[in-house]
Amino acid sequence: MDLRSDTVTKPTPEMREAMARAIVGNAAWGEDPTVNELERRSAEVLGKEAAMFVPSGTMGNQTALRVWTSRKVAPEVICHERAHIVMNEAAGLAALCHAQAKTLPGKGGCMPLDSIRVAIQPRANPVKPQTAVIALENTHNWENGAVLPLEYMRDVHALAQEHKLPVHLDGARIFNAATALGRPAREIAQHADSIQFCFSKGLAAPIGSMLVGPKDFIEDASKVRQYIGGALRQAGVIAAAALIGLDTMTKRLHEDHANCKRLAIGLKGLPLKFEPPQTNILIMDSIERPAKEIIDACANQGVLFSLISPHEFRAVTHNDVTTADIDRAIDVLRAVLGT
Ligand code: TLP
Repeated sequence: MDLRSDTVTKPTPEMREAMARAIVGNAAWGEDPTVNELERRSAEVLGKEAAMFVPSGTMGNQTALRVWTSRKVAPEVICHERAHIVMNEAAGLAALCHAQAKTLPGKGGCMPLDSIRVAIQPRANPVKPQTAVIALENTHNWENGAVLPLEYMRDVHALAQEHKLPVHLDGARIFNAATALGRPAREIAQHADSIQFCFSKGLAAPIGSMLVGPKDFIEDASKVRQYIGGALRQAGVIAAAALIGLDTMTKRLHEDHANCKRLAIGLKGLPLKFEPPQTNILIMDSIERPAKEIIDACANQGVLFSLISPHEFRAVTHNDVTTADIDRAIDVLRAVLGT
């Protein structure tokens, strides 16, 4: 049982069939009908003008950030200190965007508005960097899969607009956020200028992410995608699976959230510290024991968790994990922790 990540999901039999049947063309020339359909539907679902298919979430984020940062000299990106774009994208901000990150702390992925306000750097001062974009992440992976409240996103967007700055949303799991809020994803998306979301996580498709935003932004993004080698050819075979993800898997994410909650409830009383999960991610602090020791012992019994830091490990629920699996994971952790 693999609780390391929702990126481990295997394509469903329906996806495999759709992949085999997909009508394809040269996507880099805009001639793949399945990719075109996926892009059209993605823009529609998120209420944006245009969309561009990319191979990964990392590429979607970095492409977007590259576009926004290239519009400013000496660019700085304001983001949360545990944002995926700084924690897990191999210094792409430095290497690709020639930008520096201004990271801010904040509970549940929410940088306080006042700290964002203070962090915004105007153009005028020659010795300072210049804020190019404010980046948010919803749900926030390394903050226990927390959901950013809609009002918070609205306030950050309003502040950004006051300073004529764009907001980029790493919405790798935007449909988990939408499910938790009980609102359509476009209500979240309306508070960002560009959004990246993933088909390869809770939506269970094998490959692919989407970048959505204004038409001129997507035109620029397609040039960046080209020069970093992300333009694909007969990508309809993967877009076909992503379409099923968008149509059907977005409607079952509440099951993953319920399983994650069940796991947290089942672990009560154990020497583990954690916040109640809001979505499909549970980050546990192993307090006095090294987390590695715990996850190795669980792995020996066929239950996989991922290591985050010497004292933290993570469980992520997804389409390939059943409620019975969760009960087994609870039993195994109880046995390992000796209660
Ligand atoms: N997250 C992965 C790992 O990279 C940590 C995971 O197992 O959770 N944004 C967010 C919020 C993500 O969680 C991820 C992947 C990405 C972007 C990048 O997506 P990919 O893996 O498609 O490049």
